[in-house]
Amino acid sequence: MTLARRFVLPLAASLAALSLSACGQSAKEEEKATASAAPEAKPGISVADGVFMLPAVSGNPGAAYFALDNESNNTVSIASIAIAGAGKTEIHQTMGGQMKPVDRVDVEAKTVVKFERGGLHVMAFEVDGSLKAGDTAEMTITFTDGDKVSAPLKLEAMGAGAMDHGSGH
Ligand SMILES: [Cu+2]
Repeated sequence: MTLARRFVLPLAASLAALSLSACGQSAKEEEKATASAAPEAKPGISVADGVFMLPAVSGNPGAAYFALDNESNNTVSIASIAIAGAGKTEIHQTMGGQMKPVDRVDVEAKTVVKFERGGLHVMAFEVDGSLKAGDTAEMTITFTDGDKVSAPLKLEAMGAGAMDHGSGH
């Protein structure tokens, strides 16, 4: 399996854009004219292994992981990710033990990008207390072109490792 990851760091990107294209003001036209089409899955895009680790303590953030497979012939760019039951989400990248927000995740043609522990992840805030381990919550990924894809996340208790089947909170 080819596993390519390319992260766009928004600050660096916009600084580069500023310095490179002083005259390129209209380069960022949005495609509102074609506010189009059905919220159907993008062709060739699939999501697997969705998991949402619920916060152990109410009020803390949770984290979601999944793998996005782009079998299409084009790069797709994730702009945002929403999770039913989470008031707010951010895409984070863990680097050197610290998490940094990521504005956009590019997934090149014929590659898989994994959101996983210690790497890219979705940080979920304001998690609804009614979400329970064992259930599922719907995740909706929005791409920069406005297309969306939804997939279920399996809800798991944070720290649900081999050792904590005695402590039921
Ligand atoms: Cu995070």
